[in-house]
Amino acid sequence: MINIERLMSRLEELSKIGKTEDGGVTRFSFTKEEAEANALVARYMEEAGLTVEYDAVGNLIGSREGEEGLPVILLGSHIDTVPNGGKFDGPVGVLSAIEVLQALNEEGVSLRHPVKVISFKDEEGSRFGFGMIGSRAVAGTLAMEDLERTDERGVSILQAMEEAGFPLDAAKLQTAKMDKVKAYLEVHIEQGKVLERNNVGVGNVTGIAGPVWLKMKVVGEAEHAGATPMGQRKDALVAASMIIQEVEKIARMHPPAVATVGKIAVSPNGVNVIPGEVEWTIDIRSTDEKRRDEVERAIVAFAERTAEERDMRLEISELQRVPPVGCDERIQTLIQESIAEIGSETVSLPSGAGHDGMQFKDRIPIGMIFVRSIDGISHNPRELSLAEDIEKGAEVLYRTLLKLDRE
Ligand code: HGY
Ligand code: MN
Ligand code: MN
Ligand code: MN
Repeated sequence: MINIERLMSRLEELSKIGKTEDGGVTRFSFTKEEAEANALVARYMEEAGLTVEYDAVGNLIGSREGEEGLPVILLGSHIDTVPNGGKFDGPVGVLSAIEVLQALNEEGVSLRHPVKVISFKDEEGSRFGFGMIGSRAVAGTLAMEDLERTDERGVSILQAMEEAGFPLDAAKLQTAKMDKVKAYLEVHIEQGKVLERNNVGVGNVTGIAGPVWLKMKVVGEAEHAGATPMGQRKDALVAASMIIQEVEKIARMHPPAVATVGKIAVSPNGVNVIPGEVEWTIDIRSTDEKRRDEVERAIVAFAERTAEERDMRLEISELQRVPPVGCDERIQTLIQESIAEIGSETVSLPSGAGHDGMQFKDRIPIGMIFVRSIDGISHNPRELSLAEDIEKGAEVLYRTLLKLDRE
């Protein structure tokens, strides 16, 4: 039986680590907050009777034995966050997976397959602008050069890993790759409004939209705000704002694609100085890759035209490009059966948000279970999912795992 009181008290306890003054959570990878949070989750894994270890890149893994030679069933999610994020995005999945295995142990239920719960390193990409480091390593797609990316203080991922106690070289990186995996299952909050609109607490995920993250910089001329006539300026912020408005217009014309400018930096950023340089990020997504790439091309073309017309330099770099991924049909069926068994109407929906499972595309079949988000709010301290829905999510995970184990 799922012990929802235990799950929710663990969620509360974990949310205190990296808590912000307005009740949100900021917990970036390879920081002391995250190390503290990992130690707490490792304790929960031990209480659940799991064997606990860290892999070469710092993924926290709790393992449960199975029959020799059978492939592993992976469960997981993440505990790192966006800046001032909510306390449910990630931890609901990690703690539900631990709760399911603890319930199985308490009931003396043995499974044929070995099972591992993974708290993946740096799913969000908040600190280095490059996400899903842990799941890429497990998929075997993380390259040493990916770790040269730096945070805003110029610290590279590799250095941060070293400082956090995970010194890495190419040979060690290989040890994080998992070969014999039967499936990956993740419970996650929906972060949208579909389940709420359908008045259900849980849902089956059909696929995950793939994000492209670009960084754009436009270079004009920093000059005196008072002494420079309007006709003689190269104002980088005016050019950037024209491009950013067009980002929204183009995305609106290409549903279901979405595009967001989430970060922007102006320099020299003075009241009386015409902005010389502006740098910003663009996050473009769709479950339809062709559509997404069409939006990207249209945005880049407009940016190039704008820079040229205003005789400015435009620099574009790609931070990450992850293809959309479909969830495995068979696993979706098992999830839908499990949802029906707990007496809930089955709603299936795509995920606009990215998740670790997408790193396993064409390698490991994946399934995802969504838990209702109240008002669809996420990446915000007001993020909220109710205990009764989290309990349903854990219950569906429990049942789906048992079904999968018999396949
Ligand atoms: O960006 C995302 O979609 C996820 O929250 N990492
Ligand atoms: Mn997130
Ligand atoms: Mn997440
Ligand atoms: Mn078009």
